[in-house]
Amino acid sequence: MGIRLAQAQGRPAMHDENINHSFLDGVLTGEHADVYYHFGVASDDPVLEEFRDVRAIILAGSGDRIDDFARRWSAQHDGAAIVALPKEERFVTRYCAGVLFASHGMGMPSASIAVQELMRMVFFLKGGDPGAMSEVFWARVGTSGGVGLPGGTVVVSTQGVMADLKPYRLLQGGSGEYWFDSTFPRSVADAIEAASRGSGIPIELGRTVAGNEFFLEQFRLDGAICMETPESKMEWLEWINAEGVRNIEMEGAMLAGYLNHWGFPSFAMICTTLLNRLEGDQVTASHDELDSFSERSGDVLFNYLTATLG
Ligand code: R2B
Ligand code: URA
Repeated sequence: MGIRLAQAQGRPAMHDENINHSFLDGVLTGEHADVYYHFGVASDDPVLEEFRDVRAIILAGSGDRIDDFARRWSAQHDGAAIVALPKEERFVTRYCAGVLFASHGMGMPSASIAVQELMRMVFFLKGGDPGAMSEVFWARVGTSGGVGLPGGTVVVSTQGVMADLKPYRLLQGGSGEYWFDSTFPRSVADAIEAASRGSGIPIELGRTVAGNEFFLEQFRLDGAICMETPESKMEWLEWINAEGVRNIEMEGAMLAGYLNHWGFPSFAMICTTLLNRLEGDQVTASHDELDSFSERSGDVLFNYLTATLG
């Protein structure tokens, strides 16, 4: 389906002008293959034929989590086959019953590689068709530090911002900055919350800071290097709290920025909090508590996937 048909049906079209057609169109015509180097696969590898019907891309930091998600999705779909890409030294990938699960590592430099290669893969898998691409749902499921929220709260992000509360941006070859719209679609966040209503899981919607560093850009006092005082740390935390930030993690602003750039209409970030940053810096929850906190964000994701994909 082309852009005009998608628009006529009231469905948002992709931002075609932001898609790198000069490189990607040749992949569709067969002029050249696209090598998704960090996933260890290229567009001419027959294994990708099995991914053509992908309807959702689920991202998480760790490979173990990806493996667990794929097994859970398979169990929910009569033991549907799980296809794994063989290279796992950078990212772990599983495909099962219309969902591609992939890890992205920690931080925006790592996660941006996964997201850009997966966007290119979606372009290839959907034959560059904007209507088909716009139907793919994306989500990152992860952990975070809560702002004014106790450990174990699930935050569904409404906007990703950097530590200065401005949108995602990158240096542009030394001459300036590239800015991205790093808001998450509100209707998707609301639908995610609705799908888990009554589950007993505490869920909050709010803004999320993506720090480029776990210690310095999250204003911690417990790093090997510390640039803050107790006062400057609390001033920052109280400021972001007053500005509607509910949690702090390390990938969301980039994720929303890149997906908005291409115009994907449907994506989300679901992160459990491990601690309340207004009360401390160290993650002191026990192994069992951390497991149960993480399970909640997985449950919220699966409630939504089940409601929307079946
Ligand atoms: C949350 O947790 C990780 C750091 O511990 C990072 O990937 C993130 O966003
Ligand atoms: N992940 C983060 O990035 N920050 C935290 O405080 C906890 C998890």
